[in-house]
Amino acid sequence: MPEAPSLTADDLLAEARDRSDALLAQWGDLLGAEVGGRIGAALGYALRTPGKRVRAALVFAAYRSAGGASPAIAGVAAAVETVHAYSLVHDDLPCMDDDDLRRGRPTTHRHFDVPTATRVGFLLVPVAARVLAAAAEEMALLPATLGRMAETLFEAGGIEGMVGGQWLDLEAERRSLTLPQLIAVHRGKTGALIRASCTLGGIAAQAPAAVVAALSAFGEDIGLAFQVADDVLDATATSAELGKPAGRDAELAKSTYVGLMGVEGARAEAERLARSAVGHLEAAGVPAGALGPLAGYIVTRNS
Ligand code: GRG
Repeated sequence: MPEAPSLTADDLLAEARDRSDALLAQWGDLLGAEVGGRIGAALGYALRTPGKRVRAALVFAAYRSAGGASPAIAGVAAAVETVHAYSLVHDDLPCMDDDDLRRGRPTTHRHFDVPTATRVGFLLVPVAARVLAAAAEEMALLPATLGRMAETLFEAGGIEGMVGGQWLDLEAERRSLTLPQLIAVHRGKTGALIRASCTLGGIAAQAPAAVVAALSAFGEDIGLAFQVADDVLDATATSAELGKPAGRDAELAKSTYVGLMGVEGARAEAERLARSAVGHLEAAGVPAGALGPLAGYIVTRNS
């Protein structure tokens, strides 16, 4: 019998993008009607922020590697992308990265205004909780499972994760960090939500603790690899490829892997981390499925 063709990273990203974007647009419409006015419109705009949907794809892939089969996993992926969307709205604000464009589209504060974008960012956090709860209900998950999923997602988004990492990152502007300090920034700012995407897939599939732990370990390494690759892209890609100005790290005098290791050293480190990520799955006997190709994509992507 011929072997079933394996899913490529592009296939999975396209699936994750189609399914999570459709849900995010639905939530945008619902909130637009519920909240109304300028804030309602801005919520819809922020939820429709274009993106690669890597985190959504990781949720899908981890869920399937853990044996899950419900199409409602798309709601869990959309909840993660909602937290990501909030972080981008705030990250683009003048008091942080001060970006006018995101994926070629005006950032939320440029399309609306700074106070609106600031409020919308905060409002997206409880929206993410609603999106997650709706997905858990559709999947008929027990309240305790939803509780673990909420803890995973919001801990990753909080002071021990994304907010804490961003905070360290802001404090580090125009200072030289050591490698361990830089790892702490990257693991928090970017890695925590990526790791949570993988963990959530395992929890949603109600997988045994060892499988969830292996998926988390995969997510930990690939989350750091993602930001190392981001450092390389900021130094090497064009603004057109990135959909935002390239070279911002140098402009802000940020410590990066490229600064510490050079472009080739950083590329090699990202690839080492991707191999290590897949190694955690192999060691635990968890089928890598689409997680393998996604790990490769994360360290070789050009945007
Ligand atoms: C108040 C200190 C404080 C923090 C608020 C703003 C914020 C919380 C956190 C920022 C976190 C952040 C934006 C980290 C960068 C993560 C990153 C590499 C984003 C780009 O991800 P991609 O490439 O984006 O997946 P797309 O556009 O494809 O979705």
